[in-house]
Amino acid sequence: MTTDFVPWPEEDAARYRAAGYWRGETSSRFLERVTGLSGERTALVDDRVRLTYRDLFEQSRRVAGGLRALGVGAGDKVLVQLPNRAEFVVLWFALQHLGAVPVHTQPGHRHAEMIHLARLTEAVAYVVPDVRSRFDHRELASLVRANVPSLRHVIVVGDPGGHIAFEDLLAPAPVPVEDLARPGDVALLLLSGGTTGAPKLIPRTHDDYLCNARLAAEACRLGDDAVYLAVLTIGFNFTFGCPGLLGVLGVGGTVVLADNPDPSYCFGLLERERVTITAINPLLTPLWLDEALATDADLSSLRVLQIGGARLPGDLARQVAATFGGTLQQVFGMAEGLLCTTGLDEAPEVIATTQGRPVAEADEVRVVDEHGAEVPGGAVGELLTKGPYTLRGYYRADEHNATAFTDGFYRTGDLVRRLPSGHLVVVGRRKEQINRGGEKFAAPEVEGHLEAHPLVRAAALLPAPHPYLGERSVAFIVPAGTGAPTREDLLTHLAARGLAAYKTVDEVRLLEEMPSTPVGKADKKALARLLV
Ligand code: J2J
Repeated sequence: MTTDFVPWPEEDAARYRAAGYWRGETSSRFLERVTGLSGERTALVDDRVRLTYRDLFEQSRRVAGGLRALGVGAGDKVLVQLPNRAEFVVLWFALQHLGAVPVHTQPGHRHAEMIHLARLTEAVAYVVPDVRSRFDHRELASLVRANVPSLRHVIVVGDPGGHIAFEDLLAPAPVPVEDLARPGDVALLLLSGGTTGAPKLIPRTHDDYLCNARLAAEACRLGDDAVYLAVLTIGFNFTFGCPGLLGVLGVGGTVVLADNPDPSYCFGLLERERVTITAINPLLTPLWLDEALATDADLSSLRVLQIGGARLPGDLARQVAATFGGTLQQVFGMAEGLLCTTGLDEAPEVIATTQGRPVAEADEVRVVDEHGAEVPGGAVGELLTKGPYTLRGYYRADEHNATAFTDGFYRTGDLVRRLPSGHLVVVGRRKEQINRGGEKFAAPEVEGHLEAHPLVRAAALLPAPHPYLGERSVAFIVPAGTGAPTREDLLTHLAARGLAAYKTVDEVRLLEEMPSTPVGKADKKALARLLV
């Protein structure tokens, strides 16, 4: 039996409770409480609807009734693959009322990822849109269900096409709030950026995740006049809880869900809704900058522009600060927990050149060398961390957990410098991950699929510098026979294997032989030297 959730040691948990980090509230009670405070205020806006807190509370309890009638109950896992629409949030809280656990997947995931996640979690239901960007999610869901016996229900927002329609879940009467989960239970499963073969999931508890959202809201000084524009996908930790949706609902503000990150569409929403805070990644930043210079839209309501997810070059940061009226906030976060932000009053150069400081005093940070010894101040080392909202173990991943943690500290795989002020500067990474402007994936996962191609004997995927993506991916390929695969061959192959399209190969380089380490793995240090 593998471990679903590795709890914090009781000693640490007691400390986090005593210091007020963990407040003993579930997400269901959280929504009830904020509805009590802000009932008639607008909680949620998307392209079709505007919901008050009371609407959201009622609808989520009615959908909970519909889900209960399907047999969904406490502890059940439900795969959620919805775009930035109100239904995501209604469903999320409906699951919370039942003590069930949403699994946040990526909109781009295809059958390779979805079958894996469904099997790993033994999910009972899968919730999808009908058709997005000409892709029929209902067919994907049918395929996943046919492969995963636990998956009993497919629920569709839009035309159900033979599955269950989301709107039919709206039971006539809302279910009462009943405490079917405890504050220390897992409230949601987030997706990890990945470093190994198969995607990993991160269990976040009610106590820890609500703490995370509250601290992030404080770092952004949010009040009940906050209007947050959700640009990045809503299931992403940044958008959902840093402060994102939960941080804004916690203060009685309004969340506006953007259906896509296109800047001209988003600036229209920004102007119309008088948005005060939003969050983007470095991949979008140049597009947003160009549009900000060209647009007639009034962007003057914006107070905080958060940018995070990948390294933001200093020059780009300075341009952002000069172009947008509000304050730039660099955000260095991870679905695993630790959240660092620059302060709103900090000197412009600190904001342009650092990734900020941890949001909780109780966040413990170590910067260590290859042997685990702390490096002198200002030197580069791997960031290790533990704290009140950082995981102690991945979901059902005992083997991986044995090496991903040391002494309770999570090994982030990020290489950082810590300045005397405590600010962190992210300078690189030790983990085998590709980060294309904030969209990340595990190199070994894609290598495994590449090596299944008949023309590939060995494959190794490495990041190479790219001016605005930060990184692009280069596949070193040793061909299996006389013919060599082209990039197009490999992309067609990856798509046919059911891999999300963002896990891509930007360039192929052919090798006669794979340089290898003494233990027979591809020698990525030697390959990296070929890239410079
Ligand atoms: C360099 N690398 C960064 C940054 C993340 C807020 C913001 C981002 C994420 C996120 C998040 C970086 N500069 N500013 O969850 O709440 C890289 C690091 C990190 C990994 C985590 C949030 N911000 N990174 O990106 O789980 O390598 O979370 O370990 O997707 O992204 O990725 P993810």
